[in-house]
Amino acid sequence: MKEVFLRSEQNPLITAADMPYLANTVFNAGVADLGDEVLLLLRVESCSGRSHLIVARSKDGVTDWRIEDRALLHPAQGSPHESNGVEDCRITWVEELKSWVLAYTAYSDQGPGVALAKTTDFSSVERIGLVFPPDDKNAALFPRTFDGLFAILHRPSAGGGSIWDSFSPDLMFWGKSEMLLPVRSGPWWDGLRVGAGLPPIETEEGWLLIYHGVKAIAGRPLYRIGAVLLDLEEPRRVIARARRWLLNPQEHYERAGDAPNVIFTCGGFVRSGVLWTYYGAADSSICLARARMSDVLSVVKEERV
Ligand code: BMA
Repeated sequence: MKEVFLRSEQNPLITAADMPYLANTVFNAGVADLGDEVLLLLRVESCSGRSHLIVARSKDGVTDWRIEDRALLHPAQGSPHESNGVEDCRITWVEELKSWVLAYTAYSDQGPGVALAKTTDFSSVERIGLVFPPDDKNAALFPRTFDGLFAILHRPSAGGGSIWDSFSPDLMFWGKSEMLLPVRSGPWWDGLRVGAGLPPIETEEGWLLIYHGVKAIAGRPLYRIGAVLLDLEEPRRVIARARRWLLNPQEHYERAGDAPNVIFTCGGFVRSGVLWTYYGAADSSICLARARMSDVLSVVKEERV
């Protein structure tokens, strides 16, 4: 059977060898479609083991990446919540703020928490601060408000490995938290943990959420990508959930690396009905896979909840 996603023939698009300085790995990039170019906010793990976030740009989103040599967000910038690094950024354009909002993992000795920041130009950022204390990660902001409240997805580790949502009037103070997407059970591909991937994408049929699911095989995690549809006006209501995964580690660059058998996405966009999904492969490189939105939506709707 044909898969929904087609991998780029240029994969892996970016590896540590492409960095303008010595780095251990580059993976799990945030993505912004700037129209005339694609911007990635690369997670770079330095040889110290800590991660920082750095901008890369490409005209066609595939080749000729221009990678900056100064990090946009770096643990050395002095935020106490980021002393062990900044990781896995999801980028959302919020029209109401005329800004890009960055939701990322702020890692300190207390563990990983969720932090937010804002930018308009990706050359300077304004930190909003730590909004969910450790342990919590995989945060992705919706691009618009619901009854005047911002909505965010996140994954508190005490929440059973499931995706939760929370609401805020100002991006700083969050509440009305509820569990939104539970893990499935036993042998399911998303039976151990789930987490938001791309920030939710608005479609006529609902919010499309591409998420990662984890299954443990012989004690080792296997990360894949799947999808759900959320109600347009009541986004915590799941209206459909694909039974099967949509992207599974199978290429050598997904099977081998610092974390084998990992496909982990933090961003993408839709252009001309095609969903571009960038992902970290084996925590070691950045790759791209594309799918028709109509194909993704028909798989998701295989099983109405
Ligand atoms: C998760 C996150 C990701 C990473 C994945 C696989 O918990 O930390 O950054 O890609 O594990 O190692």
